[in-house]
Amino acid sequence: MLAQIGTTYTLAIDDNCAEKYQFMQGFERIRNLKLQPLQRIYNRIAALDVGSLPRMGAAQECIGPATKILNIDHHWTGSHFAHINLIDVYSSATSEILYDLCNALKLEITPMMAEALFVGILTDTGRFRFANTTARAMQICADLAARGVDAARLTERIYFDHPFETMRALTKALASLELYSDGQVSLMSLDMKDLVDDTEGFVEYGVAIKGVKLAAFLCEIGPDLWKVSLRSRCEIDVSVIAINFGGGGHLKAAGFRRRSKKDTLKTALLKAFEASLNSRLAS
Ligand SMILES: [Mn+2]
Repeated sequence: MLAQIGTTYTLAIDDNCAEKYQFMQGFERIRNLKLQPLQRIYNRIAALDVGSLPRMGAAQECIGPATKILNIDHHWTGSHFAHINLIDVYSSATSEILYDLCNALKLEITPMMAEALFVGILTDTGRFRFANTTARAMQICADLAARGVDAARLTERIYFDHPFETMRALTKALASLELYSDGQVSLMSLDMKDLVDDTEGFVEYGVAIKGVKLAAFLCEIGPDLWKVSLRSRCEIDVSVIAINFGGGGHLKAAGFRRRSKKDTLKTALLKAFEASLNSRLAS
C-alpha cells in the first residue's frame, strides 16, 4: 500500500516482506504493519495487488470517511472496492499495470523502478513458467532488461540464495507430502514449530509431481492459523476453491487463510478437491 497525508508518503505492507528482497533498493522504506502499525488516517491510499478490502489487513485502519482509495490489481477474483479501480486480469502482475501507467503518465522509469517492476513480473510468473507468462509480460521484461536490469543477478538473489534454515524447513514440508485421489492431489504442510520467514515456492514441489493435478501447501502461521496455497495443473480453477474458503487468487494459483485444526482443514480441502475433480469428469 502507498498512503499519502499532506506531502508525506508511506509504503506499507500488512505482512513480513521476505528477507530475500532486502537487497533491493528502497526495501528499507517498506513499513511492516505487523511490527509498526500506522495509527493515522490518510487522504489517499493506493492498494496494490490486493484482491479485496479485507486483504489490506491492518492498513484498513488508515481509511477514514474522506480517504480516496485507488486499487491497482490483476486478480481474477478481485473486487471493485475502491473509488478508482484499475484492474486488468490479463496482466501477468500488478507490476505490468504499473509499467503501463508509468508510460501513460510519461513518468521516467528509473533504474530502481525498472528493477522493482522486473521483480514483480519475474516472481508473479514463477520465473516465466506460469500460464500468465504472456508475450506482453516478456516484452516488458525485455524493455526493462534493455534499461539495465540484470535478470541473472536478480534471479540468483531471489531464488538461489536461501538461508540454510529455509532449506531445512523445505525438507520438513517435503517429508509431509501425501498423495490422494489416485495420485491426482498432493498435500504438503509445515507446522508452526518449523516455520521460517520465507516459504514462497514450497507449494511448487507438490504440484511438480507426475500425475498431480491439484496441490495444496498448508503453512501454520499462528497456532491453528493456516495459510493455504493452492495450485492447479489442469483446467480446474483453484481460485473458485479458494473463494469457498474465504480467499481468492488466479486460475492456477490461489490461496486463503483459515483458523482450524490441521486434520479438519485437510479433510475439508480433500473434499473440495475431490468434488472439483468429479465435476470435471462429469462435464
Ligand atoms: Mn500479483
